[in-house]
Amino acid sequence: MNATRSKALWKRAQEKIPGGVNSPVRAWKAVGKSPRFISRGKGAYLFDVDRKRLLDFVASWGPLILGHAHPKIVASLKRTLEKGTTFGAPTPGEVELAEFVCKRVPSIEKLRLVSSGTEATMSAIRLARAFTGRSKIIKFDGCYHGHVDGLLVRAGSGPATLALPDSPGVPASFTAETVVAPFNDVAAVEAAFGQYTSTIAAVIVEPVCGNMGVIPPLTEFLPALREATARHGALLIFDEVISGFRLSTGGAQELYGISPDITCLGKILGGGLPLGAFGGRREIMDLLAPEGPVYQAGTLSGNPLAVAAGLATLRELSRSGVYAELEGKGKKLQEGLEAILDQHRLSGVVNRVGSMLTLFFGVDRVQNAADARCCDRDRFARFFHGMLKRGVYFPPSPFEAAFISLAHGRRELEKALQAFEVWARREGKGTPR
Ligand code: HOZ
Repeated sequence: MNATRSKALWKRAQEKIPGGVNSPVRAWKAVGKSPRFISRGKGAYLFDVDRKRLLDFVASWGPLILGHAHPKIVASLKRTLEKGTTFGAPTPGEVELAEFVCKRVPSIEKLRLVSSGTEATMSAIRLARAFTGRSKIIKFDGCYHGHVDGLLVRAGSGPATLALPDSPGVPASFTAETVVAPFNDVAAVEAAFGQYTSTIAAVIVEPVCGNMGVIPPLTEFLPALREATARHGALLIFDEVISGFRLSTGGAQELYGISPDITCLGKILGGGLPLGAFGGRREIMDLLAPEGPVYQAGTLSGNPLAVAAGLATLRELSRSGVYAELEGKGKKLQEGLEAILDQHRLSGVVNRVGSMLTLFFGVDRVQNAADARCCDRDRFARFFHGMLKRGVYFPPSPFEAAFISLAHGRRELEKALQAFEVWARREGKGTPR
């Protein structure tokens, strides 16, 4: 496929932007070659600067559950834009969005809007430490909670993709407060509580992991976290930046019936614009300034455009049958991928929850980061380029989730499966893909 304009832009980008990108996983380091530059998106498709149409399963890494340039989002943004872009003062939309989220996610009695998922997790941790008067945090190997200093420890997503799970520039004293356990390992969590007993402020977890590829929680995992945190006087923080509004209106916590103390949101919440939030029980949230002493602020927090896009998205997601539709699409894609793997005797496993999935090659079970790291990365890179060659754009890393949107219809899913079948047939025979 001709990518002349993308290649020229890539050359220029690397001169002036570190690594050529404004967020590392976009650089395609895990799959090689140079990234496509995108000029526009519509529905389930992206159009690159070389006018190639790509069936998109990245969905801007999760936010675009309605697809690109959804008419209701565009209309809402146009109406809002006419009135101004930011005021640095409260707006009616913020109240409406806060009420909307609290109604949909009952564990959230109050919430604060921020501009990114990173800000949400960073602030949630500060709040948990203030509330408990303790300092340590338990996080899980392979979970990624944004680039917060103390959480860049055995992190998934970009750090896993680039094999940089910890980052220079983060003093050891900052990460000394972080205790890491394997995802889905209840005994390890109990051991951590046993070792650090009354110094643990919170356990932070992606209830469905999306940042080391998709890894669902084992049946006992989330209930055990809820029980152990309550027993030890620590808070349970759900990072639902990916899973919030993706798996159900009430997120993973609704799906699995677990009520965390604090929830972090982002991605879908902003309908494709920069917006995050953290919220939880009233007594915890009321510690925040100006009500309480825990400081947190932001010039563009609750930005009117982001709030308008978020509200329009959440209203669309309130239509009945939306999540059943997404589940049906996810199931169809998963079963199709699995059947083709089987047909061509390619080893691998498809992990999926609802409309988020990951295809791990060369392994037959992925329940934690150690399992994920065993996947066949070379085959993944060939898969990525094989699909791209046929006009299908999957995440350029084995440690990210692919997302299906409401704009993906039967035709799109069949197109993806056809592309996969052609690639798998050749890969199975060891011929050029
Ligand atoms: N945190 C995102 C992946 N889970 C990456 C965002 C981006 O590179 O755009």
